[in-house]
Amino acid sequence: MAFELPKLPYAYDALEPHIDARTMEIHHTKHHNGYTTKLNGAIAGTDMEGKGIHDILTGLDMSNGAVRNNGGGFYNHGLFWEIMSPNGGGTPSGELADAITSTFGSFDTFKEQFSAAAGTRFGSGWAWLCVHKGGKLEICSTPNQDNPLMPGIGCEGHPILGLDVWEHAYYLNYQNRRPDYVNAFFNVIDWDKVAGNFSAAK
Ligand code: MN3
Repeated sequence: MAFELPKLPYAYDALEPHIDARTMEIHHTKHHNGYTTKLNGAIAGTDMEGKGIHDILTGLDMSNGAVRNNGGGFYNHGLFWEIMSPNGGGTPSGELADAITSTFGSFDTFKEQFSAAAGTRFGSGWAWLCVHKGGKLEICSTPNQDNPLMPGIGCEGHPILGLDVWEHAYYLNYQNRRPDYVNAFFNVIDWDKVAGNFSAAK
């Protein structure tokens, strides 16, 4: 069974004005679709065919550039769409809020550190909030389509929140103003979804 481009859980214009409809549509139908198609091509006829994406990424031979880039791209964007919502924003509650406070001191400090990870990633990549077994949180960033599930990345947690900082994710609306895009992202984060990811992974 080949991987399929997941449907967005909302309309392309649902995240406006924070993320514009044109960017969302191109990002989903061109970029994410491209990673999906190329991932299927890269695993066809190998022992990765038929495995889940989580297993493929955690067991990845990092010298396999086609699966590293396209498997990462497939997984990363799937997570990204899911943790955003037109009803997002605000701050988390419950266990996740407690974990953020105990790890970072406060939500504001978390936001500062996450934004710094996103802002200082040189070139293309992602910023992540990951949870380690036991519930400890960690912020990290990765280049290109790498992610923390891959071996030897240096942030061996499970990603529960990810932000795409490739220019294709924001350039139409924000041009070179990545910090404005990162700030806008906080208005669409679906903290209930992130909390669900936290509970499932910790
Ligand atoms: Mn992207």
